[in-house]
Amino acid sequence: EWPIGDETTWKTALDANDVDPEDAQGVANTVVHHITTSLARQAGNMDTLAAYQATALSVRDQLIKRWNETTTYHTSRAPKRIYYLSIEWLIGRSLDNAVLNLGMRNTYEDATRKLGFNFEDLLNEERDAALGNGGLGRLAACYIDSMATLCLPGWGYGLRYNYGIFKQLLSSTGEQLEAPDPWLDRENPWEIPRLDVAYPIRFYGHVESVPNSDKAVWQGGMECLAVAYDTPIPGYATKNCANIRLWSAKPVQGFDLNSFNAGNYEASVQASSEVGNITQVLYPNDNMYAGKLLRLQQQYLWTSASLQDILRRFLKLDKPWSQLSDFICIQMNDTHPTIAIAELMRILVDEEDVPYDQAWKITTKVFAYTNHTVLPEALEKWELSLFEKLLPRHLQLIYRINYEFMGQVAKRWPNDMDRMRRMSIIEEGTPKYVRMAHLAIVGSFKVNGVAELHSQLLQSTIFRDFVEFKGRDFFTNVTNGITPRRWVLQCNPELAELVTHTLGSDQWLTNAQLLRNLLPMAEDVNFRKAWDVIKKNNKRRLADVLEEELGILVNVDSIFACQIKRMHEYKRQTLNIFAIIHRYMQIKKATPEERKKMQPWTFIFAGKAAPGYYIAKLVIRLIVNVGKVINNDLDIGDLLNVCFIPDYSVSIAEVLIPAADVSVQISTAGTEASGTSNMKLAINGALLLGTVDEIAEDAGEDQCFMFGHLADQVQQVRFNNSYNPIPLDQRSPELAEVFKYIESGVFGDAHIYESLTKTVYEHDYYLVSNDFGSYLAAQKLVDDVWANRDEWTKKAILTAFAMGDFSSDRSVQDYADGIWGVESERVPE
Ligand code: GL9
Repeated sequence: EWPIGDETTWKTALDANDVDPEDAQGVANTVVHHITTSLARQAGNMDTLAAYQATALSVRDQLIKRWNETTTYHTSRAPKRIYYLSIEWLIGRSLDNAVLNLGMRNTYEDATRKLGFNFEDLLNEERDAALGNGGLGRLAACYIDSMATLCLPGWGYGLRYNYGIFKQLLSSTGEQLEAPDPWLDRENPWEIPRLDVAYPIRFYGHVESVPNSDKAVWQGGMECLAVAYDTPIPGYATKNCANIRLWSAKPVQGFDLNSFNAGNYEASVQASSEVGNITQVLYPNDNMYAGKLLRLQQQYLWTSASLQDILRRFLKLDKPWSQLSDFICIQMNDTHPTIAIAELMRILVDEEDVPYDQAWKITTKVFAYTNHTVLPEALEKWELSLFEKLLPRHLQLIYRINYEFMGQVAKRWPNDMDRMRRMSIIEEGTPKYVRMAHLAIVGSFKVNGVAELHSQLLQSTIFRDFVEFKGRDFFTNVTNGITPRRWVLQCNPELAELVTHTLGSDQWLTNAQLLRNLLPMAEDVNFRKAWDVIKKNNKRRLADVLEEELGILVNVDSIFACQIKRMHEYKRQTLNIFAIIHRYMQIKKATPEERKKMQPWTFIFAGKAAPGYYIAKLVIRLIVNVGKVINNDLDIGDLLNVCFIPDYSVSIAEVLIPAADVSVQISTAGTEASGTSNMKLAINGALLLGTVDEIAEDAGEDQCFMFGHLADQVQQVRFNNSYNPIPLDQRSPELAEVFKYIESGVFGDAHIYESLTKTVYEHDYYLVSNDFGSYLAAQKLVDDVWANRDEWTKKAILTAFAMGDFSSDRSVQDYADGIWGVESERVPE
């Protein structure tokens, strides 16, 4: 029965907004509608930015329609839902991805052409949504694309930072400079403000216990609001549309004024500016926690608002709390949202009158935790005094959680004080800390790592005690993946077309395992020719960018070797740049005859360093200055080029990845939890040059160039480097020579790089010197295969089409089956 008004009027109006996905005129109508209404512009007063905006608004209308249908359908079906909590969402651009997923790419291209615009130009007007640092944030973006495509009932939750990851500039001396990224200065057509969806959030204040109960009353302090902004995410070849709900902090005036500096106008204005700060800026750290109060405020605002939103939806079902885990699952992307465990306990115990023990039973069936790193400096721990000041009630609950947990440990292992000290959620010492990973494990029903090797290492190193306590089944692996929609179809349309044409269908876009059927094409001459043409086109496109943006002319027949990722010592951009210097020295020494036998290389770097990470920034400086010398040395011809592309982003990755011949993945064995650029590069046909990695197993070791110490050897070598050090010229004579060259001042004053070379001369924690010779040898093998281009192309094809397992559809399906217990709910056509 129609709920309000005249049904015919409503339905006619709703139908009037429908657009035939093939009808270019119909689409043009909607674009022009937005030009003249939303933008208040006219045909005679247009530019590409306005055309982009109107086109984006027209696409947004399509998304909202699907979003509404999905919400209505899922509400009527009331399935179990999955909520993916991620403090970072590295989305990049949305227009191209949206029209591709909607199956309307051609129609929009036609429509905008008819209106006098080139669709490619419009795409380039869009700013990246860069609400993430790197792999972890991009993973969330790939996963929400897969959740939508698999029609899973699920939403993502995050924060709407006013400033995304900083813009990276390079000074004239090659130093990284950081500028703000005010991405919301231009209107963001991809978000829908929901000013009516807002939840109160409290900070600081005091706690009064309620006698004879588990309950307490938390009051006073500072209150603010978390306001929702929705970003609809369309699935591929489905009407289903997922959602990322991002929270923005807003001061609240009026209610609870008494509890905070009543009557003190100045102080209350200051409080509102403290609130405004909370969602100002994304923390720019990679694999490193900063321990700042503001970051904990971000984490609490985001998780509390998300939980309130999730529980409101659950309460509408009118089910008892005991059934909470039948209807919701919350996946925690790293420990950043772990405070949600204590927050759910607070809501159940203090606000919903659920007894403590029952609340704990409910809570521990809801959460699952994904770990993304074994690096100890990345594990979050909050100084207890800071935590207590901001979230006093949560600390009380954590004490109780820990008390009961320690009781269980003591029961299993009586008098094992050392074990209790190791496992406690509270780290003793001065100062004391709250260990978020321990809380995450204790409060979850499942914990996973992100690659086979990583998950094993987790269990044998940092979480070993917990494996003994919880049992093996509690820990599992879900290997990361990437969406083939953005990372093949969108960024490499020619390859996508070749695949679709050869397979006779585009089913591979939702079933990437079908790519395996193309493995035999490695033996097909014509297929290889087509493949080579596409790779060359992609390399030309990149070469044009390098010339335009950096003024560097590169040889498109050279080996394009890409190392594109955050700058970090463990990722060893050092190893790569030192090897480049070594190669340069070899070329300089070589006779013309010898030079003729050498293979030409173009090394491409891109990546940001955390603003406070001195050594990582120094590596950038070295790369840029080495590039200046080598790229300007006419004597070496086009045997070698080195490019550092500033301000790496998702949209730059989309140009780089299809053009790569070699994927440089050379982190110290066992330190990179998974990596995901490796998957994007491989599926676009780049050969892996790297340390141990499970991708090698899938691509086949024959296709890869592997080198260096293995993960289980690293500890011993590290120990020797520190405690039985051998001089560098014995550890690696080649590297010692490279260092002498740097010290001779070829790349600028020798003193500049002293603190960098010192890390290798001394402890060499990341085994740069120990793996150097082996890395050079692996590059030599690359040279040999490149000399036989047919063999190269075969390997590239065999690599790309073995990557089906690394689709994020497979990862998300693994989560859905193995952890979440949610099922596909496809909106009927
Ligand atoms: C990371 C790991 O370092 C990567 O190896 C992994 O692929 C991704 C996704 O699981 O997670 N953990 C982490 O803190 N970052 C990762 O990339 N850092 C950033 O996202 C900046």
